[in-house]
Amino acid sequence: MTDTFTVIDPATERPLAEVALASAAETDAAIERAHEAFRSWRAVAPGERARLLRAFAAVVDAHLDELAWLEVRNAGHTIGNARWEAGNVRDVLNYYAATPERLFGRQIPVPGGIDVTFREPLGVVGVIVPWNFPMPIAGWGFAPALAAGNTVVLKPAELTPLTAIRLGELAREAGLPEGVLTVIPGRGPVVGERFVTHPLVRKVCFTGSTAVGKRIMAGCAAQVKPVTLELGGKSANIVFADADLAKAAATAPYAVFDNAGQDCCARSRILVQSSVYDEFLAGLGKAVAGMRVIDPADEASEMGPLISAAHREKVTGYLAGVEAAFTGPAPEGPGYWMPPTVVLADDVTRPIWREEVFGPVVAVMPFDDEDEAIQLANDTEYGLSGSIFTRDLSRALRVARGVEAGNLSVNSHASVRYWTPFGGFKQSGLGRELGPDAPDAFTEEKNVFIAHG
Ligand code: TXE
Repeated sequence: MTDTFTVIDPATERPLAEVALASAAETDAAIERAHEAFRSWRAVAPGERARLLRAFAAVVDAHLDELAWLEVRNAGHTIGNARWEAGNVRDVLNYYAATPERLFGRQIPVPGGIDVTFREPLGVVGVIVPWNFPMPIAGWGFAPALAAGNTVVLKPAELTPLTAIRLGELAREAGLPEGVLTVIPGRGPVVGERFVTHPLVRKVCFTGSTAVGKRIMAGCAAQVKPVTLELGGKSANIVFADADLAKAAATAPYAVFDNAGQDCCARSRILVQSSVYDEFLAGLGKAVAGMRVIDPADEASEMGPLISAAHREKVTGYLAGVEAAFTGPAPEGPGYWMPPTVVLADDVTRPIWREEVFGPVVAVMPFDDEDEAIQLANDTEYGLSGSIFTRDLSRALRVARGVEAGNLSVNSHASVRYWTPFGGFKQSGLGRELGPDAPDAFTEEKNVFIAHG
């Protein structure tokens, strides 16, 4: 009997679709087809591969609204965010469409002959996607991988498969040959595990929880299979007394409550210099009270629901025995709603300060000086993102160099720009996605020496 999963609209709790989940045998068959497709895909002329990726981007663009609305329904993303996410897939495809014609090797001076290197594609790449940003994370995996001449099998999260399934169809519509990008909805321990154990999958790109990431890395180690991991975070938003406080307070909610806090880059800890602590809190309180936590289909919506009842339970569990300083609004339901919640942290040993809550909860703590700010920011096993608000550029750079995280922003909360590398320090991950070097991570460098004779 086919295993299925009922996909729910988290804003209404109404069922949206019944999705068939692949078995291990079906996954193996898809991997073998992708391996077959690799033989011809790698041989497609670079200009033609570039053209196909641009055609894919154009088809995504033509279906931008459809994809965005699908995500509003499936993931509860606000329509504004969902349009950005679909646009990000298009932009990333266009950006890496330049790769096939620029995948340069090197000529290295050596005695006795000529030495050249080639960037060879790996083969089948397995991409495992979580439910928090189903479209962009899929694109960050498949676009550079396909551009470098690999084929891709992609597993969306059980909760949010709809946009990935549609992207797979659009790839075919754009002319990508069968087997070049295969979307396989399925369970992590079934489909995801096969990506790890199947010898024809030559690399795994995983975004998700640190616990599963460690398991995947161990499985890949058994086969010396390369792996990219993009895991959890507990990022700090550091506000110095000399900052534009009005801007810092007005933007702090966006930095953590965007996507209802279900964001690996969420600035879920705010560190505020003691001398402006009260003034900042007053501004933050005002900003949180004014948030529009409403139906994500409403163009004015700034925050939607959480992804599922089980996830909301997990998030609210972190608040047991913790008093909220203030909360923002939230609809009554139906839907997995939760108000944006601000907690004043006084103890660095509490789970609310240490663990990734992955919901609309932020903990605020004062600090006295630069050294203490850096020490508190680094007092976590994670190291993904962070923000630094100050008008002093030297301080901004000193602190940015001191914080152990992969993506820092000064007077801004932006973490993701497809032109720049993205990834984590410590237990936030391994390897980098996006940026100019991402395609290289989907190649092996081959060296060929030709003797002069
Ligand atoms: O993640 P999982 P979950 C964090 C966040 C969240 C927690 C749990 O704190 O509350 O993780 O979320 C697939 N082999 N992040 O349970 O299980 C799974 O099917 C191979 C942070 O949803 O890690 C899905 O496609 N694959 C994060 C993907 O892994 C397996 C984003 C992620 O699911 C597998 C999501 C297995 N054994 C959660 N088990 C971020 N970095 O943004 C599961 N999967």
